Amino acid sequence: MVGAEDPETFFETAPPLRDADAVRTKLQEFNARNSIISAGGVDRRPTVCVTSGGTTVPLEQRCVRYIDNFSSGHRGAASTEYFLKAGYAVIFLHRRGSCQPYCRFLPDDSFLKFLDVNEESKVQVAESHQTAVKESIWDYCKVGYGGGSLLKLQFTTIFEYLQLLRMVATSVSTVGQRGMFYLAAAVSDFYVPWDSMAKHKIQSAGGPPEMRLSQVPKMLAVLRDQWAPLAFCVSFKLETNSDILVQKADMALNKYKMNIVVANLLATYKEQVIIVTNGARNTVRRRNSDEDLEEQIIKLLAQKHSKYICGSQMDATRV
Ligand code: 9Z3
Repeated sequence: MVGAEDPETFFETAPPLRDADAVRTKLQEFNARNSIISAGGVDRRPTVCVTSGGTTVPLEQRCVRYIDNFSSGHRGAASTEYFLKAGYAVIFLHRRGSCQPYCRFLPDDSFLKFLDVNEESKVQVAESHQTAVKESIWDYCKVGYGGGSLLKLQFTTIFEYLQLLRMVATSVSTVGQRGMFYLAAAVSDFYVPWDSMAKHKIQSAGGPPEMRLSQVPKMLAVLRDQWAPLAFCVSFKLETNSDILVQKADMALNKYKMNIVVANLLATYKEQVIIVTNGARNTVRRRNSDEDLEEQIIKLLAQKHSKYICGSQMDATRV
């Protein structure tokens, strides 16, 4: 593995986003839609950028093989629903094909299980799933789809993810200026730089390939220091060894000046997380199998975010 690259080199050498202009337009429209002009100036609804799913690291430019990161996107999708319910506008930056808000309960194998054909040969939702589907559609229309308060952006590779994150942070003032980043995506630590990557499919005839992975620049530091210094930043720390979890979360909190780090273990991440802030550690546990752990997490974060915004406004009036 070679040492950490600097962020500028990463972006200069990354393949440019194909649909950058279209994304920029969507972000501008979202920003305008969710900034309400009041008599006293611009009065913004709280906004959060939720990142979700794992980034890939391609091994070939015309990619056949890639390294992946563990994440179904369930946490990000569930959290998006609870943020919308709490009155937030949400940019849902997610891995293509990963779990989606309001569709978390669709069966993995076949959504046909949700459907029946009635006597008039019309397709309808099966009786057994009526309530779940009705509630999801209702919530989706009311707070998400219909209200214009949910913007979905997709990534697959680490190159796409970091370019999109930078665009959101630097061009959406409702997020960058005291909005929230909720960074639940599982982001690659190592990658193959584009210019040293094989162009075509690596051939097995040449024997086992040898490749050097480079370290992905520490973008949490760049997000905090350059892209969005005023944002309320929540990052996630995933470990497999419980002995080092809180210590690693503390390190991330201090090194990258995060407001909160949500620490979780691979073995128990669906059941409990530790919310690590400066000076406090709060374990949040799922109370029963009907409850989403994310409901409690978002409630807590929304409270802390709201205090953060109030504190910043007080500071501004004191100046
Ligand atoms: C997480 O720790 C998420 O909670 C999970 C959610 C990925 C475990 P699912 O999507 O899983 O519901 O299946 N996300 C952050 C993982 C990560 O890569 N964190 C980096 C680290 O731990 C910091 S960016 O070093």
